[in-house]
Amino acid sequence: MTSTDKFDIIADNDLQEMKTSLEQGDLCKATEAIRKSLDDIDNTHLTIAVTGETGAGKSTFINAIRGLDDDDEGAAKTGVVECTAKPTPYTHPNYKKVTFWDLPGVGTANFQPKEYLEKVNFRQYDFFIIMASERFRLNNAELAKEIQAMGKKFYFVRSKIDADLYASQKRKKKTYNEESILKEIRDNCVQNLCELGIKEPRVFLLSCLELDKYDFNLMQETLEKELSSNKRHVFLLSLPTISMPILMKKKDALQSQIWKLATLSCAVAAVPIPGLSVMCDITILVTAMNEYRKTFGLDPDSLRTLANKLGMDYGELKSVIKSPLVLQELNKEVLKTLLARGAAGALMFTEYALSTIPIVGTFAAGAISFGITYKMLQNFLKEIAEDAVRVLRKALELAV
Ligand SMILES: Nc1nc2c(ncn2[C@@H]2O[C@H](COP(=O)(O)OP(=O)(O)O)[C@@H](O)[C@H]2O)c(=O)[nH]1
Ligand SMILES: [Mg+2]
Repeated sequence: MTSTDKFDIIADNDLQEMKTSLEQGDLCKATEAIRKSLDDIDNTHLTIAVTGETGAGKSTFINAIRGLDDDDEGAAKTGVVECTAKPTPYTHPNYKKVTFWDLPGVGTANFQPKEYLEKVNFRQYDFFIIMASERFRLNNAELAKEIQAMGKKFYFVRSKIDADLYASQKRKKKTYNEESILKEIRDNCVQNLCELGIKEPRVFLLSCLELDKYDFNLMQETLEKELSSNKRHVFLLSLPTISMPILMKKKDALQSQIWKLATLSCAVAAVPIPGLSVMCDITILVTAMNEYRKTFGLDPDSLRTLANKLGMDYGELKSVIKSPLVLQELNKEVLKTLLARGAAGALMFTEYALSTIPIVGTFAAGAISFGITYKMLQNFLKEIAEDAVRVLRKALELAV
């Protein structure tokens, strides 16, 4: 099967999920469960604490991971003389339920981890990131132990890797080898932390100036594995689209929800009020499509921020995007016109959908709505992901 074919059928696992949800009762019960699972994701908060010594790069990291430059609106203040006296929350520009907390620096002579953690209200965080730009000192290790004792997770980040590599490049022109320097730094951090009493420390090497490089993907994969499924979903969607693996994971995460939205739309259509079905159907589509744009950073605000970061004209960056739908304002009117125009394709798909999906009781009336919603979202996701790849390529090309 080619990748294009994949978009003309209902994926096997989607079909399976839907059948299972319908087998458990009638459509009404199934949609109740689906709506609850979507609401649960909507209500999921992800709260991440970033701690470490002053100057380690905490505030810079909080900006970078939210896709912001230090001088963008809503960015945390950074710089050698800036320090955070009390925990400060920074919400994600597109995902308001994702918050990074910039914690006061650790590292004064008589640092008391327990008091520090009580003061910063440690219970509210899903996990801690402990940053250091040089050696991890005793205070970092003591803090980690106390975090563990309090039943929370932590990860170490060794920041400013770009600066280490730059210095080596200057000083060891003949023998410079990036891989071996990275290994040396990583081994050294791990050994250092082990000596300070941390068992199997997890250390990630990062540069906030080039977040896509070094251990960022590894860190993202590790966090992803250790988060509960709803938090994982939210975390993934909120990441800046800075690498192909992240882009593809976002696409898969969105794809995995399409059958739910389609089933919801068919339940709405099953309500015997003429006209209503179309309106509600469209609301589901508009909401989902606008969310896709934000997830890939292709909404006007995110695009403007990116153009600014790349030193590119906004219009020029927009011209990289090929799908007119991605750039157009998406509202109910636009969607209605689109559905009317694209009905032929969607209807053909619907015939196929009708022959494939289980038709039980009231589901029959809504099956057309299911087919149209499924097809529209899948097509849009395919197009927007292709555009996101184009924009990412452009960004990577300009970054070198
Ligand atoms: N070269 C380099 N500089 C960084 C990096 N992260 C932060 N910085 C710089 O280090 C300084 C302190 O960063 P800041 O985020 O304010 O540290 P904080 O006190 O931990 O919040 C600033 O001048 C940043 O620009 C990095 O990954 N690479
Ligand atoms: Mg700071």
